[in-house]
Amino acid sequence: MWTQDSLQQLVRDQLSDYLFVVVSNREPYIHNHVNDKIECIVPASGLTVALDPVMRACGGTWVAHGSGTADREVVDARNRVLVPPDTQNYTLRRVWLTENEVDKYYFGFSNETLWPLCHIVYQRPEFNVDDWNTYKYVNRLFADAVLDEIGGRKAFVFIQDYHLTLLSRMLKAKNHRIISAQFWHIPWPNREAFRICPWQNEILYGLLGNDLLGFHIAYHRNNFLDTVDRTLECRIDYERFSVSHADHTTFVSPFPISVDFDRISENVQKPEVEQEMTALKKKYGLSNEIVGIGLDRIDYTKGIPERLKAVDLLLTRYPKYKKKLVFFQLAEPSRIKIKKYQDLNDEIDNLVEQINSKHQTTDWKPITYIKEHKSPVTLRAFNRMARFCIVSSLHDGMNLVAKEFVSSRVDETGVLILSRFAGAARELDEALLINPYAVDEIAETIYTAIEMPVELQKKRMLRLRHKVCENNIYRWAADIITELVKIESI
Ligand code: GDG
Repeated sequence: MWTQDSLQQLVRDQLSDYLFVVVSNREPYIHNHVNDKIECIVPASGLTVALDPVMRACGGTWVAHGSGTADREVVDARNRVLVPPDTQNYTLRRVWLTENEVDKYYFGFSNETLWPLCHIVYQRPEFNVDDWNTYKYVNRLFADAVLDEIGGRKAFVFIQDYHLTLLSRMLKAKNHRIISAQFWHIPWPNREAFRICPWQNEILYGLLGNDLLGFHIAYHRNNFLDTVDRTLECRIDYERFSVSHADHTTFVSPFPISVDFDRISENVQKPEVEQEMTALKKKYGLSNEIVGIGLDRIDYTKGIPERLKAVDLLLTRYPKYKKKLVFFQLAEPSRIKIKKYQDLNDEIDNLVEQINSKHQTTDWKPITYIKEHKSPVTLRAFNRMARFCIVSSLHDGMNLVAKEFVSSRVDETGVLILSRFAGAARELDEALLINPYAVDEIAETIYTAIEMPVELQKKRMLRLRHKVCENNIYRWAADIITELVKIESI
């Protein structure tokens, strides 16, 4: 079983000669001005939630875009601040971007091109040359910051996600003592989908600058190899899953990301979570109602309208649940500058209003929509109060909300309803699996979840907890580091 301590030991034994550097667009802690004070928040991002415990264990430096309104005020002369605020285990080095750069590199190329290109949810990607040029330029800014941190030393650079596809080659061109791994947090689509990208060659060439490339599941790895095979002149070794191209070999493997199971299981039992549960019950007038939850960044890949429609259908088909069921949709607005996200926000607002006005009574409404950033304590309280949690992603790399729900269920009850199209479904097959496009199927599955006897809930939940406990975030990081060390010694 991998723990924070055993991961720390692995890093000490295997990487002691190397500086450990994580690079991502999103920072793990954001400092904002709130009413004349500076507040530090944890963003709603699966990537940072997963990587933070790894950095707590390994130490080192995390390079990321400083996006908070007070970020510049808390850094030193080299744009660094120690985080987490309470334990200060590692250094956060902030990269500054102008509004124009954020618009084109982040909202533009990253989230209007690559995000819809990789998630097959029938949203057309935008291909804008200006965005692409800014994306290249911003990758260079990140490279400069990383190289400055490393200062010519040996370093293991762990690059995150689709915002930084060109980084590894830029780094290695300046410092050959760098070894790099990149983890792709979203799906890799099939080659027909990817080939429409006018810059596919540059992106693939950039990614193949890494020594190791990780995906959540073997299916995404295979899609990537197939894409490379049909696009570049290269040699693919299907025994070792490696690609040799332009005198460099990249190993490509699946590493299913996870959560800090032990920490979540421990935290949900703290008195502040109990107090929050009591406060929430009072605030929303709950006594014995059946509580369901959905918890997401507001994103068109997460299938939020589909699950709301399923709650509507359930109540129409089974009116016995009226006044008995309350579904909480907890949602954090995200990428709101992009039109498709604005439209989705409007669609969800309207749906909630329509469904509530169709079913509500004087003292009850079926859906409580909480559209704001919530503290980890509030999220834990909801995870504990829920009889069922719906994850209905139309396409998702992994989905940590599902694993957090399982980790929170220290009472071993509760039912997870999980989309077949989320990477998590490959592991968590004791969940009730759904096709999120089939509203009828979601509604019937909610019925099954509500009616499931406690013994059966426990049987399934125990198995789920066992899996998440064993395949935790420390194992994910340890597997990547072990693989990298093996590659280095080849
Ligand atoms: C990408 C991939 C992959 C949500 N609202 C609040 C809040 N959250 C937290 C959740 C969870 C995280 O945000 C969301 O993680 P997901 O994994 O569901 O999704 P993405 O952000 O799309 O992440 C995904 C992940 O990367 C990791 O590789 O699993 O497939 O798309 O931890 O709890 N956190 C706080 N307040 C909120 O209001 N504090």
